[in-house]
Amino acid sequence: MKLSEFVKAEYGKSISECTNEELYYALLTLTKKMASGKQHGNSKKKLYYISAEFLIGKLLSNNLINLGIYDEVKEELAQNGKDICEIEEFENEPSLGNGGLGRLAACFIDSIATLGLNGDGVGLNYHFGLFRQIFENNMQTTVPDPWLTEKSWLTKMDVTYDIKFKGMTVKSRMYDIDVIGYNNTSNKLHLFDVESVDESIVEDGINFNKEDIKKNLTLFLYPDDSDEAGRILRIYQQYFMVSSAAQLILDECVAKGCNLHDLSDYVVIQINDTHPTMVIPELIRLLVERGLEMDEAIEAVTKSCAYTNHTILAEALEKWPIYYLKKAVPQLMPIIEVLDDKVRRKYHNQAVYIIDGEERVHMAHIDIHYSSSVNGVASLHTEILKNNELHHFYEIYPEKFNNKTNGITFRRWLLHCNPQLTELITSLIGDGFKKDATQLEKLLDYKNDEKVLKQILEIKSAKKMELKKALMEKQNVTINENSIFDIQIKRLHEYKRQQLNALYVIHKYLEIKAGKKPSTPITVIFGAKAAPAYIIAQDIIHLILCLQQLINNDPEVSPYLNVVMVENYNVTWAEKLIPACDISEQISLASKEASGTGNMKFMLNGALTLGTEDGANVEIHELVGDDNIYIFGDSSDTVVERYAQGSYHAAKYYNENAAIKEAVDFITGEELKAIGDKDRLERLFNELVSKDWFMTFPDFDEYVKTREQAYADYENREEWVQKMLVNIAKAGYFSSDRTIEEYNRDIWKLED
Ligand code: CBF
Repeated sequence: MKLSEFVKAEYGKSISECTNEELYYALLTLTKKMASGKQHGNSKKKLYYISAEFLIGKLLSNNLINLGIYDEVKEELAQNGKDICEIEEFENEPSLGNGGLGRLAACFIDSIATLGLNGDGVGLNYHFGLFRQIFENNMQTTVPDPWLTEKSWLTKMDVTYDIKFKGMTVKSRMYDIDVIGYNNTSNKLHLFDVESVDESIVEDGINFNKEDIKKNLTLFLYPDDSDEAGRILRIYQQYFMVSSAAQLILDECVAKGCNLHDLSDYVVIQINDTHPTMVIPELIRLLVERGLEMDEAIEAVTKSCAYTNHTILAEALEKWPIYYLKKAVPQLMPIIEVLDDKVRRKYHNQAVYIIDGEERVHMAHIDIHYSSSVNGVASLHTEILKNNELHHFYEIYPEKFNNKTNGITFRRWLLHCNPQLTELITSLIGDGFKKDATQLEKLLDYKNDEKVLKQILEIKSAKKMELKKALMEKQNVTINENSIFDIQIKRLHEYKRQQLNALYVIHKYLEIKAGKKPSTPITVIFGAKAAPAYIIAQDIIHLILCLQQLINNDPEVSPYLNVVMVENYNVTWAEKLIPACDISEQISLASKEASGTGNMKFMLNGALTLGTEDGANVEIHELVGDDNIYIFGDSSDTVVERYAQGSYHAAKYYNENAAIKEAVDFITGEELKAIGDKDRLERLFNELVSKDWFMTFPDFDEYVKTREQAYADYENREEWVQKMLVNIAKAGYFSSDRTIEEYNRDIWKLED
């Protein structure tokens, strides 16, 4: 049905008579109708991708693209004087994720549907996603980010389950979002919610009574877990999610004829990090309740589950005190004890026990012992898991360990966010790359084609202008479209080392002040949210915002250097920033970034990576070769060794390296103190000089040198654009369609 017919039937008006809001809701309803006609057939085996996060971003354009009607709708709107981008503004972004892990889950469900696989996502329907970030006095403040509207992508289902917590039972209800495959069938994202949630209990920013579980259970993504009540609330949330998922899974497979003993013929469950780990004991519990012997239940569940590890950071590998579990979900403890006991009898090595000497349950250990697959998310990461972090487990189960390098959906990260580049590529190599991204390599034939290279540069300039416009409209900030756009967008974490980038900015500022001006002006753009309880991360944001104020208001420096921190960085911002970028900052401390996926999105849009040999940067480097990437810094082996020996002393570098000392001293110097908060700046200074836990200083000199090299190379635009082209051409490997094909080939084994 055409949009004009639809709005006539719906509102009794023509397109041009409708408001943009009416058109948004008309398109939403139309899209949902079309998706319902494309449901996946009910093949025997089904994947359940369980994740506490699905950072899906706005859905309208992507759904229209995947349905194959985007151009037609855009055209029809334009003919009636309407702009699809303005209509999209009415969609709230569902920020149901924190960063890479949640965005990956969103890319994966897109690819699962695109490949026509029978697989649904299962998660939670948070009423407020990740907080909305507001800058005040050069500091981050946080407020709730509501996204639910009466009419939305969610469909309320008749599926409800009783979820039993200690002393109370709550009812979960399923809400579905259609996951439309690109020119294929559609699957579902099931988000569970509880009807008693009360949004009015939120007060004073994002605070609420953490103990009133019935009212707060699905209120926020990642409630502040800096106190015990917050941590226990996370257990309630996790159990609520997995118990709903487990009941759904069993109901669906029984309906298909499963006798529960043969569960793994019907079901594969991908456990996305440790947040859904409790699905293992919960499924075992339910199977025993339904008549299976404990050992049979354990075997059936182990065969059906697979676990993905996304990080080696100890803080993210959840270890829940038994006392918390007993308080919220006591029914799981006897099962967990049986699981632990089996491990203890078989392996006499404390490192692999589930329950440790401090009465804590190691969730990842449950996953590894009681799943059939354990995967890392980039080759280096998987090697580190095998050789270091999870070595004891690797020795026991070498056959379980495998690598699945992450990927991104090109529908969102090329077709949607960069239609101009998509059109150019299509005109050169046809549209086969939209289904088989490796065909992008055909672009290499154009490496010496001046016309094509010129067009690539023109597209980059156009995207820079679009970003300039957006920054002006949303933040009232002016940037120079002729400058180099050097961008770092990701969660704020010390291991990602935004502080290293900020130290470079100080270094550059001081150089310009001393008369050394860059040939081409530089705009350094940051986007990052810091967890409310992560104080140093907030201090780093404060430093960046102070630098922004200082530098952009200094007439001597601002013609050459600008700093912009995007407020409330989210998927919608990423879609504007990535296509406009020249240099993609991927500067984590080697070994710490499991993969990164922003790095892939940037290269696909023709940005060059400035990065360490970490995560998927290693694979990008291998693909594009030394000439088309800027790599610096210590290797992961050196870093791992340094941690092991405890041989790193930040103060030594600070005292012995004049450039480091100059940049670090600036943090507490007069200029910044006049603008910023003395305590925050001093705390950050002390943290760096006395600790620098993520080893910023050893990489500083090489970082500066390599960044200067990148800027120098940028001056030769003929060669630079060739590097851009190589990056775009080689990005095909990072399509999430490839990643999902590998998951299916090696782990899930679903029919097409
Ligand atoms: O695998 C997806 C991403 O997950 C993280 O964001 C995570 O939360 N553990 C990692 O930090 C990323 O490296 C990784 O790409």
